[in-house]
Amino acid sequence: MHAEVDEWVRKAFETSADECLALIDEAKEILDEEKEAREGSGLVRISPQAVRNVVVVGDIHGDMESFVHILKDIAAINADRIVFLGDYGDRGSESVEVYYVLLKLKVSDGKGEQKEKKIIMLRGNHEGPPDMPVMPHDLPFLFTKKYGVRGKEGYEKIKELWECLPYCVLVEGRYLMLHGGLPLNVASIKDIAFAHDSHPASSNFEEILWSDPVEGKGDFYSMRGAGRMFGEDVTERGLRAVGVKTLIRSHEPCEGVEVRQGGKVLTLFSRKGSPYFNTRAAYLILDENALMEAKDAEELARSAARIW
Ligand SMILES: [Mn+2]
Repeated sequence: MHAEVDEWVRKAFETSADECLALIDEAKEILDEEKEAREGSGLVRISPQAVRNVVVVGDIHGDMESFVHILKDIAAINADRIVFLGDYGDRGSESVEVYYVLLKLKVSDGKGEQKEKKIIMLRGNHEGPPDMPVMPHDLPFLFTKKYGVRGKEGYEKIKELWECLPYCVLVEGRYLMLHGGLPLNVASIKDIAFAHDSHPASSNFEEILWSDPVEGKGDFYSMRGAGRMFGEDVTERGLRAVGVKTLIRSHEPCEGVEVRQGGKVLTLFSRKGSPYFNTRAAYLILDENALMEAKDAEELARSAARIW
């Protein structure tokens, strides 16, 4: 895999607009098929008995160096699933190139015959629907800078690709993974799995992509201008409704991992460099031990986090 990653990275910087756009088309076709196979749901289920390990990656935000570090680091473990929690572009100057490598990875996975796909790309708020824009949003400018008018076309294609992405992973009985937070009103997993379908009438989808945890109870206005700050009672209710112990999410810069709400929430951040000030980044390896029995965020931060 090392040689393959090196080759993808080299190509990411040198490839033509035609080739880049063709890759986006190819990836979208695969993601479309996967969405159809999920019958339109935004939820990917993982049975903890059926896999040996799951790698989880937080925000990348155009940081190629961190992305390559992770890919090379995990090459040897032969992961059964790699879950990306969203926010691939913006903030980092190599956003278009990160997309290129990520989609190469996805496409190489999609060509395999196995029914369950290894690479799971979730939607973050930077891959949101048109009515929930992010600010600042560098990706369209980086596309145009690199490829001119064709770059504009590439960005339009990327936006269409976002619509096919799932937005939550349930490791049954163990963990819920999504980008931002738990919606305030979750009666069952369906409220999360089909949140996109009820957007914007219901705020569930917005909260999945945008919310942040807060200590204590209740829910509060978010300075982000979208989503909510959700307290421990919201988390407890949501986790109970979907039958898991711990929420694994990203979205907030931190020193790689951060344990919140007494161990119910783990925040994961997988990139370094401007404009954030974190000096460490991390990803998770959920091994047999973490899949056999549900661990809380404290334990995952201690035993499953790979920090650099
Ligand atoms: Mn985010």
